[in-house]
Amino acid sequence: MSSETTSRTGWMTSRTGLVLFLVLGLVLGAVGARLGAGVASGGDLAAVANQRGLTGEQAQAALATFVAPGEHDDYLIFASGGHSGQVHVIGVPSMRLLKTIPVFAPDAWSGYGFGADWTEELLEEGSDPAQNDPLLWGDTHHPALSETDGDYDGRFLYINDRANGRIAMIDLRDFKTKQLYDIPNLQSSHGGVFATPNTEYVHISAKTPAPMWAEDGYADLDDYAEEFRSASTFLSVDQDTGRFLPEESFQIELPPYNQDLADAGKLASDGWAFINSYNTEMAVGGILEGREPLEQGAITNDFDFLHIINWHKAEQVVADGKYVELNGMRIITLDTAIEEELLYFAPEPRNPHGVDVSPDGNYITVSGKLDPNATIYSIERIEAAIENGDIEGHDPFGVPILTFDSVVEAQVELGGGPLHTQYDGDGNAYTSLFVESAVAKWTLGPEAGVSEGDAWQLVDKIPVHYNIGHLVSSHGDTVNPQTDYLVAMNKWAVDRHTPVGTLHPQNFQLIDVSGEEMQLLKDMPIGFGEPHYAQMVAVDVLADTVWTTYPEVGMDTLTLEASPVATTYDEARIEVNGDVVDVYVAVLRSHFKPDIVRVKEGQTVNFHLTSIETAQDATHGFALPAYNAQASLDPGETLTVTIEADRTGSFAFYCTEFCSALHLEMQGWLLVEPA
Ligand code: RUQ
Ligand code: CUA
Repeated sequence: MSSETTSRTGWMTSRTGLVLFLVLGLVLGAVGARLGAGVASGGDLAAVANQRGLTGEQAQAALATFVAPGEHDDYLIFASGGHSGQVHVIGVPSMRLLKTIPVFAPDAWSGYGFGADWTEELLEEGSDPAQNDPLLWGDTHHPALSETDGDYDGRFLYINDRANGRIAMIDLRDFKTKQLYDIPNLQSSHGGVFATPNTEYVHISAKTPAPMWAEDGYADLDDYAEEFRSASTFLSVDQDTGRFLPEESFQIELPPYNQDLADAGKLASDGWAFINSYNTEMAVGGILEGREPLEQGAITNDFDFLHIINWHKAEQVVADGKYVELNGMRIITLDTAIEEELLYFAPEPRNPHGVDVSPDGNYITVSGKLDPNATIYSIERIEAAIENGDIEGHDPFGVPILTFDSVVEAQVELGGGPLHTQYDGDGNAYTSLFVESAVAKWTLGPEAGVSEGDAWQLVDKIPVHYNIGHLVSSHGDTVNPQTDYLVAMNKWAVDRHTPVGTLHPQNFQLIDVSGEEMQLLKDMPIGFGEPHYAQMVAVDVLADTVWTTYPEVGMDTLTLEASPVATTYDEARIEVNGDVVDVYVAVLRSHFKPDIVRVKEGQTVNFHLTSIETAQDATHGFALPAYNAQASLDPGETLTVTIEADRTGSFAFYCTEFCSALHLEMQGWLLVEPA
């Protein structure tokens, strides 16, 4: 990607130059209102800016983010949708919402969870087996794009469900969810999602410890230290389909701390994984039981533990059979992990939040949250400390704790409440400051190409609005980050947008980081769920993978293979086998064939629908209101909608997507005759 990268950056620089030129002219008025030649001719920019009351800086920001009608963005952001349970796809720099991908929650537009059998099966199979009803919501937090050689490869997107300890896989060919997986032995998960540099594994760790060894899942909180445990999970990935392979996956048992965020080592630190933690005090709250609230109990220690995991070694330990099986998952016990020297701790200032590995893999940044510093560890120091047995003790479970001073490379004072860090292509790091509502830009060290004299310096700070959580830069957690855009993902919007009632949107802010000083370009209200983390990927990475129609007619949505129930137009038919009626429906502009389906009360009806369309965007819907069914059929797609015909009547089904001039005429009949 490096040649594209160079040209992208070059383009950015020249574009910024153009914008500056335009704005300069606009502000000074020196070149007159009408700008001479080339792409900028034909407008009256100064008059527009004046009329709209824009300052020169605002006009510049507007031009820098404007993507002309019909033009495409440079980047896509895949943002978690929080407790909407979905993923949102947003263009950068225009900050236009392109799509919401349903993942853990139903979505009527795409028919997800509303009729198409594959969607209902997905939601059901992806539910906790102990759950009575299928889970119809999730709390998506941390998306992770699949990677090759440490950079995004545009194949798959993974995202966790914070609430229920689940993870999903979205295929980036059709941008549809293909797998929901309830991870054994994990009750919840937080930010611990990442792909290893070649997507050998997708990692996810527990958020809140649970009594996972207890047969009935129950243990009293008095026995927290003895009974509760966490786990770091390495889910093996099928390279062709992107799906998880549970039988080739493994977990590592961890002490009952709250494992928070995680990141994969890369390049210099390839083979390592890092997880930060809080509540090593093992506080459980209990305000009415005479104990302090968890938030107080969890901050009594000065240090928590950065978890350092040698996953290459763990893989070998599992291959050697040194694991036990728990609920169908191979798990390396804590004792084995210690014995096999694959798990180490390093002290980190109390209750930290982010842990983010630099693009070169040498530095691991942990943010203080309650401490104004970012603490930077180096892999070289960590490996040396392990090699030399340089430990300052053990935690209560026997995990060796490396000596703080020998593994810490630097500390950089950033400001109030540092959380998450992303990187650019020039050796800079950007850290969100929650308490201060700002983004801090600072320099990495020599291993990242920064000279000794310039290393570990706070170089710029920009206020954001308000209470920033995550931030995301282009390819910002890969080996190949760019120096152009950064998006602050703010938790509060307060007064930034026109009031729309008492539940406020969140607020994204696009920031230009291509220059010496950061510049705020644009606000984007996020009125569809609270995003946590995001990934920003160049559109050219996806260009070769994304389909705009299914490549062949009759493709099964879930398997992306030829569907056994697909039909051609000529073969469309109704087959009755006793209580089961199979209807093979060809769907096209602007009718269903067959369009009249007669069944008897009590029969099971399978509508096997095939869109025989091949034209881009010629999507049809299939809505059967009386039976609470709505499916969406993209060109070439085959899916089945199954109903039990237990309600008699004469029902009109229809196409829900406005597909042609005769879209309204695209309807048919389901006649359910009383038995
Ligand atoms: S975590 S605001 Cu849920 Cu990603 Cu840090
Ligand atoms: Cu097909 Cu409307």
